[in-house]
Amino acid sequence: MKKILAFVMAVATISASSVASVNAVSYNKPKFENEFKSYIEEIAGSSAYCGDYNEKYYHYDENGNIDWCLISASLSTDPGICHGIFDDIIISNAGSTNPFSFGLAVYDVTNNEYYDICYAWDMDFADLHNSFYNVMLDENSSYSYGNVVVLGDVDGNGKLDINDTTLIQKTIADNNTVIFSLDFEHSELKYGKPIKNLCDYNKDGVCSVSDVTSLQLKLAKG
Ligand SMILES: [Ca+2]
Ligand SMILES: [Ca+2]
Repeated sequence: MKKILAFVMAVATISASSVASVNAVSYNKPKFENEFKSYIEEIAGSSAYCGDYNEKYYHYDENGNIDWCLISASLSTDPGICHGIFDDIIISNAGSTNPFSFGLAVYDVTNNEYYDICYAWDMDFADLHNSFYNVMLDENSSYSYGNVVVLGDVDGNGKLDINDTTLIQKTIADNNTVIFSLDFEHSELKYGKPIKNLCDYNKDGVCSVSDVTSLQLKLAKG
């Protein structure tokens, strides 16, 4: 009986160490941060310093290793304003951050490359759009390079729900869509399709019942 128990414990120990080693390889922030320091030195000189480097999201491949990582960092912020519309996420009144737009980038761990979020957005990073939405709306994930709002969130509670569709319907019926007007210049749009109104959920330039339908579909999908 003792022998059997010893064997079981040995197997359990091996399993535990295997899991630990996978995690150790997968999650290695100091390594990523060192790579980022090297990258910054390469593009901005050895005295350059990014004090607010942060890793906001890790994407894992099928083997449990991180293949890309959403990072935020700003070497400097120039005065000015820019805006971006990333699917349902609107970043507004952002300064002109360097080296990445909106202080955001994807670190391609597999190839050790950095991509500005505006470029990475149209690249083939699995689940980037969905995870970006969740990260930018996560109250525990701080973001200080601009204001973040959700397209369609006309009641301004930070999430999309049935109250938004009801309010859009009511506003359209009252012919009073101006109250959701977005107050930024489209010439300052850094990324995305120009929109003028928070209720223009399908981004066709006008507020109509089609936006209500689009938002209802989104809510139904969860
Ligand atoms: Ca809402
Ligand atoms: Ca519309």
